[in-house]
Amino acid sequence: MLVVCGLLFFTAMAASQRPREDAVPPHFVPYRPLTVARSERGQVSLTLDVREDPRTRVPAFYFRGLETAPLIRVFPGDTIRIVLRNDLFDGDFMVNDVSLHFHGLAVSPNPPGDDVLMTVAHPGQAIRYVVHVPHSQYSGLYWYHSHAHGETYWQVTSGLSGAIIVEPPTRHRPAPEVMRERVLVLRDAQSAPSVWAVPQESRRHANRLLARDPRWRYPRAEEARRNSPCAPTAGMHTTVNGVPGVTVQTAPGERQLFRVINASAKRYFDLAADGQPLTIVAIDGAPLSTYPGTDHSSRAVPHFVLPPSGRIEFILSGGEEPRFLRSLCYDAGAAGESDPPVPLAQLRPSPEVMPIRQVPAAMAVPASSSTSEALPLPAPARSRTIRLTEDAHGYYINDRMFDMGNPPLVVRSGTVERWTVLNLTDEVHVFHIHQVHFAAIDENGHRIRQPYWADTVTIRPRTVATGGHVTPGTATLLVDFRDPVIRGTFVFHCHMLDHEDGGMMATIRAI
Ligand SMILES: [Cu+2]
Repeated sequence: MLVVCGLLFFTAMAASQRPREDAVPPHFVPYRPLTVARSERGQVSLTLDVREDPRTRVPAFYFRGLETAPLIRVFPGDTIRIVLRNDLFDGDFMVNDVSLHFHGLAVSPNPPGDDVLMTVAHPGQAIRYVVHVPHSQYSGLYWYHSHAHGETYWQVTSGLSGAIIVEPPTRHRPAPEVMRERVLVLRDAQSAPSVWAVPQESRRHANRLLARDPRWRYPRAEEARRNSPCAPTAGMHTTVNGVPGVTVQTAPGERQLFRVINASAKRYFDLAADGQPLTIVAIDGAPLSTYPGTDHSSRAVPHFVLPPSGRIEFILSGGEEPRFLRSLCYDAGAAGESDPPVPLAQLRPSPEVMPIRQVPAAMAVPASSSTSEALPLPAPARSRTIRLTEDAHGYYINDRMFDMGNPPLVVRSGTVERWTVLNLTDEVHVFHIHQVHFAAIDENGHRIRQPYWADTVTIRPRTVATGGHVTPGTATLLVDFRDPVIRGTFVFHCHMLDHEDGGMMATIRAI
């Protein structure tokens, strides 16, 4: 992903990879803006209820009485206050606990903030989150999702997640380009009935089986997988804002800002648009221009691999003819799951679309909001190696399955560290660290020419030569612990969430 982004510009490649079978999606529905919870006078307060959807029997967020996960819109410096009420079934010990993680926000890991280690709502309980978004937060796209270890895969693939947008500061220079905004929340959802529609009382047991026993992992067609990474996955389908796909109206030639979250528990999307590049302006919330030494605010690429939990913001233009935004097939490795091609949105030209200046939902393209980003990064204070492995019993970081009793890595607040993450397995993993951003500077031995801030990165599978020599997949990261607010104990983990539930998570303490 990183090398591709840095090196390739738009070619005929996207068009040549375009699958043919999805020319006319019959079930697309018109794009509707998400329900919004907006900050006023410096704060946004809301209550999220977690209940079982009576139709699908899976956990869902309810907001103001409706089954929906609101888009939370705040400004840098605002406070997010959430009451999370767990109204799920109270069965076995710890079954159906829920919690929230504020993914990508540079906020405190201590209660009542973005703590996923101690803060959890048991069935029948309500808990309170107070999250202070710093003035230095990059203006861009983030998200919140349930993070109850052992339940995370089940709950996120059920849809317990929502978008957060940090608005550009009101005093914004240079003047941003104004365009229509389209927020797309992509999810891998379970088709009902599926093996996931297990009775609630046995769900945690099912999660354990899933994590520990290969036979119970994510449902897939084993035989089909061996022949093609593009085969459909049994029991799963993709949704866009909760529906199979959306149509987006454009004026001919109009530029629109697409803000896309991969809210899947473990599905990849390799995003591409018909007949045009993706003009990227921000990744994982951070405008491209925020990385020191970056001399551009946008970059055109033919496609972009968006890992689970990643976000990307890019500009597309409406054409004379309908055009698709789609995901290409992604190869997650010999032991990985299928990520088949799927159309996500159709851009439809319409003469009735209002000129942009009359549209109240028009949105400024995020751009750098601070001058401190121009300063070069300090030299890394220390280097670490992080090894990702798995076997029939579970998933490991540096040979340890997650346990609250494991000693944390200890880092010094105020420093930057150099981490080399090794993938010694035959499938991709998605490295994610809470509270801070990092920049990948090298992938599989190739220097990344145009680094950018991110909070997720794909670590490609190992390769095994014919003589048996194993070369791990690698990414080298500069992890930024300079923010003095980030003190306390938090986690890093694989964002393939059954891997996280199965043990691929570890704690870190910033002092
Ligand atoms: Cu993983």
